[in-house]
Amino acid sequence: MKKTTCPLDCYDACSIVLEDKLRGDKDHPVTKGHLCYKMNHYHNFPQLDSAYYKGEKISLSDALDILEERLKKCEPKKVLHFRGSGNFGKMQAITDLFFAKYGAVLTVGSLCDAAGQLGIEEGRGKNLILPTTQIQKSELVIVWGRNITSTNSHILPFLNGKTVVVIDPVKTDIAKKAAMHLQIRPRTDLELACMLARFVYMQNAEDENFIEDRTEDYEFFADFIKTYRIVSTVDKIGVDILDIATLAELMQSMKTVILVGNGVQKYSHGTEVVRMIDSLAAMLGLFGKEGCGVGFLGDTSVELNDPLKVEAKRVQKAVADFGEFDISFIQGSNPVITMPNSKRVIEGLEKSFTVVFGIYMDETAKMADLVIPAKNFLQKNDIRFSYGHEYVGIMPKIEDNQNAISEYEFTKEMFKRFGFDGLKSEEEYIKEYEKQLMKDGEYYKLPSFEDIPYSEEFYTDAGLFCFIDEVEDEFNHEEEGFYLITPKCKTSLNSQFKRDNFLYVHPSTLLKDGDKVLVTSSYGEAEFEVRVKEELREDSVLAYSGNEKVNFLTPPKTDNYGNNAVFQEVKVKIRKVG
Ligand SMILES: Nc1nc2c(c(=O)[nH]1)N[C@H]1C(S)=C(S)[C@@H](COP(=O)(O)OP(=O)(O)OC[C@H]3O[C@@H](n4cnc5c(=O)[nH]c(N)nc54)[C@H](O)[C@@H]3O)O[C@H]1N2
Ligand SMILES: Nc1nc2c(c(=O)[nH]1)N[C@H]1C(S)=C(S)[C@@H](COP(=O)(O)OP(=O)(O)OC[C@H]3O[C@@H](n4cnc5c(=O)[nH]c(N)nc54)[C@H](O)[C@@H]3O)O[C@H]1N2
Ligand code: SF4
Ligand SMILES: [Mo]
Repeated sequence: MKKTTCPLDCYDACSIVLEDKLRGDKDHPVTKGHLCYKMNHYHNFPQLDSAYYKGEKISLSDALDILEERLKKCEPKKVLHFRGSGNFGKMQAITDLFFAKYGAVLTVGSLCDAAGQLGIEEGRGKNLILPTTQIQKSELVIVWGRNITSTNSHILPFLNGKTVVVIDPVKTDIAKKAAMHLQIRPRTDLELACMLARFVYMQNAEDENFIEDRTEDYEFFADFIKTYRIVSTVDKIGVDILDIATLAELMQSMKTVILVGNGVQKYSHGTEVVRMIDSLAAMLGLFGKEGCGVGFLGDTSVELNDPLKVEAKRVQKAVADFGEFDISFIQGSNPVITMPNSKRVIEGLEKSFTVVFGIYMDETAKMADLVIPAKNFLQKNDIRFSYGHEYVGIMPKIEDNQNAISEYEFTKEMFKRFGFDGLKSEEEYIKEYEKQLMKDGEYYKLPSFEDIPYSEEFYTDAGLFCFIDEVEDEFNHEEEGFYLITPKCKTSLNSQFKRDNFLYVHPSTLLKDGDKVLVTSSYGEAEFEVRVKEELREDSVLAYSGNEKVNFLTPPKTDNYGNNAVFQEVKVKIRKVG
C-alpha cells in the first residue's frame, strides 16, 4: 500500500493512501482517514499538459530554450523569482538555488502569516507548533479568528468534550456549535484581548509565579492595558461586557488552549494583535503547562537546517511590482487572484515578460508570455511539514508524467544550461530534511517538536516571555462603509479548485440573492453578484479568498513592520447596479 501526503497549503497535511483513488490514511495519528473536498476532487481539475508561448502550444524543450535565451539576454537584477504556496512541499524551494546563483531578485515576507509570526517571536522567541496532544488534554478551547470547519477540519475530533468558545465576526459553523460565540466587530481583537486581561488583572487572577519566573516587562503590560478605557473599548468591540467577563473567568479556571487563525492579523497591526493574545495567555500562565498553550500557524523552519535556504536580493512579496522587472518568473502562485490589488498586479504583469511555472491554466498563466507545466505532487518526490500539527509527511513519486517537469528537473536543466555547479541529487536534499526528523512509528515528527512547548524556556534573548507594551494603530473605524472580511473557502484552496465569486451581505442591506452591486474602496472597485448571509454582522460584507474580484478592493500595502499583506485593512461601499 503506497502512502503520500496532501501537498496543499493547509494546517492538516493529511496522510493519503493510494488505492483505486486518493483516500485518507486511517492510521495517521492526526488526520485519521478522511480527506476534504479538494483532495476528493483533485483529478477533476485538469493539469496543464503542454507548455505555451504567446498562447500557442509548444514543446517543453522549446519553452526552456525560450526561457534560457531570455534570461541570458536580461540583466539578472531585472528578473523576479516570485514563488507562492500552491504546493507546500519543501522541494518547491529548489528553484531558489538556480535563481539566486543567476542573480535574480527573490521575495521576502508573506501574503499569509508573517505579521502574526513576528508577534509570536517578539514574545516567545520562536513560534512552536502546539501539539495535538495538548489540545486533547485541554478543557477550554478558544477558536480565535480561525474557521476550523473549513480550514483545519481534522482538528475537530480533538475538540470533542471541551468547552469551545469562538471569537469571530462571522457566525461560522463552529461558532454555531460552540458554548459561546463572541461575534466581535472586525479588527477589534487587540481590544478584546486587552479587556480580557483587564478583567483578569482586576480580579488579581494572574499567574503570579509564572509571571515572576518566566516573563519580563509585566509592569509595562499592566500599565499599557490600563490605558484602554473599559466602557468605550467594550463598546467598540461590540459584544456584551458580561460575555467578556464570563470568558475571562472561564480562562482562569480551566486548562485553556487558544487556536489563533489567520483572520486576526490581516491588518496593519497584525503583529501586535497576535502578540497581545499571547500576552493575555502569558499573564494566565498558559505556556509550558499540560493542556494549555496558544497555537497559530506554527513555524516549521524552527530547528530545521534547510539545505535550500539562499542569500539573495529580495523585495516584499505583498507589494512586489512586476512592472519593475523585465522578466517575472511566477511559480506555484496565481497573483492575479491572490495578491492584493489585482489591478496593479495585472498592469505590472502586462509590462513584464511573464513566465508561469504551474499546474493549471489559471488567470496568471492565461496572461503569461510563457507557461511551463509543472508535475503535480503525485509525479515527483517531496516532503512537507504541517503548520497545524507536529507531523511531517513524506511524498514519494507515484506516477509518471512526460508532459510536465518537476521543480528539481527544471533546476537541474537550468544549472546545466547556465554552466552552474553544486546541485546535489534530489534524493540528497530530501534525505537532508528526513534525517532531521524524529521517527514516530511509521510517521515522522518535526525537529522542533516539544511535547509541552516552552516548558523549559522561551527563546527570547533573556529566555523569558516578553509582554507587549505599546501599539501603533491609526485605522479609522468611523470611516463610512463595511468591513471587508475575506477568509478561506471550503471548496477552494485560495485560487485552486472550486471557488466562490459571490459577495455576501447582511439581510439589513435589503439586497437579495442575485442582485448585482458595485463595490468600491480607496484602492479600487469591482462588480459582484450578491448572496445574503445572516451569519454576518450588519457592519461587514464577505468575499472568500480565491474570489476573482475581491482583490481589486484590497490595499497594495504591508503591515506596520513591512512583512505581510493586509487584505482586511480596508472599508468598502456598496451600490446596487442591477
Ligand atoms: N478550505 C480551505 N482551507 C484552507 C485554505 C483555503 O483556501 N481553503 N487556505 C489555507 C491557508 S493559505 C491558510 S493561511 C489557512 C488560514 O485559515 P484560517 O486561519 O482559518 O484563516 P481565514 O479563513 O483566513 O480566517 C479565519 C476566520 O477569521 C475570521 N475573521 C475575519 N476577520 C476577523 C477579525 O478581525 N477578528 C477575528 N477574530 N476573526 C476574523 C473569519 O470570519 C474566519 O472565520 O487556511 C488554509 N486552509
Ligand atoms: N482576498 C484574499 N486574498 C488572499 C488571501 C485571503 O485570505 N483573502 N489569502 C492569502 C494567503 S494566506 C495565501 S497563502 C495566498 C496563496 O496564494 P497563492 O500562493 O497564489 O496560492 P494558490 O492560489 O493556492 O496557488 C496558485 C497556483 O499554484 C500552482 N501549483 C499548484 N501545485 C503546484 C506545483 O506542484 N508546482 C508548481 N510549480 N505550481 C503549482 C497552480 O498552478 C495554482 O494555480 O493567497 C493570499 N490571498
Ligand atoms: S487540503 Fe487540507 S484537509 Fe484537504 S486533504 Fe489536504 S491537508 Fe487534508
Ligand atoms: Mo496562507
